[in-house]
Amino acid sequence: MKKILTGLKPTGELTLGNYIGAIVQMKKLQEEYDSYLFIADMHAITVNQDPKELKRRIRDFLALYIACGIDPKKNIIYLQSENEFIPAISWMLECTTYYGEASRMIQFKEKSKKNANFSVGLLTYPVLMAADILYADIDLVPVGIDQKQHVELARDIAIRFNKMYGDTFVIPEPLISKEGTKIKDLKDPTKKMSKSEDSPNGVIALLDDLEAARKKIMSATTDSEMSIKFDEENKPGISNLMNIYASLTEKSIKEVEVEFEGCNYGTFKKAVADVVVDTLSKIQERYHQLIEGNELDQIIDEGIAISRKIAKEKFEVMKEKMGLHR
Ligand code: ATP
Ligand code: LTN
Repeated sequence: MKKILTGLKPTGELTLGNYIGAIVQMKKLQEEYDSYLFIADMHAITVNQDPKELKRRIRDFLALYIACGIDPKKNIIYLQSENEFIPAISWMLECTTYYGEASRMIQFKEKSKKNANFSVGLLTYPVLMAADILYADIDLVPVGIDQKQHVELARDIAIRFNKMYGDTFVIPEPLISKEGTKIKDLKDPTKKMSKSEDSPNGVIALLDDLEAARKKIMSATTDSEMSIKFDEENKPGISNLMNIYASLTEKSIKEVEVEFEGCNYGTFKKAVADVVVDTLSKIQERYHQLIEGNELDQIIDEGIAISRKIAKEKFEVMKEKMGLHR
């Protein structure tokens, strides 16, 4: 079975947009591949983080992904910083990466422009990402388009290392996921629903209070017509609610149009609010079990044990090939 790996940076709060646009896709992939999923906390610290807040978010992210249906039986789930072989491997890969290559990365160029005192970690960020991928002989890396260049760099590093020291790494490929449904801000449906956006009534977080989430749907911006018709250009608000409803009920847009033919917006919004609240309440129930019990730690302990074992083996092979020996 082919291996896939996903790294998630623990920044912001997970939203309904993340769930419908990304997590639902991940749940499909776990059925077809040998899957690795980890929280990229070492990548998060390339920019300033509040330690207390980071610690809380790491645990929340782990619990939330599992609560959303990322199955620990089908995924090796772990925390990047608990595998000490990964930064060691990253260092060895840094020594086979050109400064020119790393400094040409678009993310580095953009982020280093924003802050004059950027860290060296921002430059070596993609090499750490290469270590995340290469240690485990990953075939496919599902990423958004913004991370494609980083996976391509991991490929280049792997090919170069194999040439210099003999066959060591599987050459990974990016898997650019088919754009999932883009969910829009409920107050301004021309914008993406985004966790970093300051739009308290336009964004539904997965851990929102259920009644508050219901109110956000009921007060979502719509047009002055009366028909439940999908038309993203002229009726972005209603179309967004239709996307949410269709995704969560696994119906097609056509089926949704038929189901609500002749209904007013109030009736339709109530139906959308019901499925959103139902989805959130199931996620939150499982989240609370995980965050309050010790099952979460057991899952992560098992995941990190496997990850460390594999990484240690690769580290030893790399040292041998590079001549790092007494
Ligand atoms: P930010 O606000 O910092 O840009 P974000 O909420 O857009 O964050 P990311 O961390 O950039 O989230 O993305 C995580 C994943 O969730 C990506 O695969 C992205 O495509 C998906 N995603 C995020 N927001 C939405 C949305 N509104 N609709 C669909 N998918 C989304
Ligand atoms: N850089 C990625 C997170 C990430 C990652 C990885 C993704 C770190 N290591 C390895 C895929 C494979 C991001 O910002 N989303």
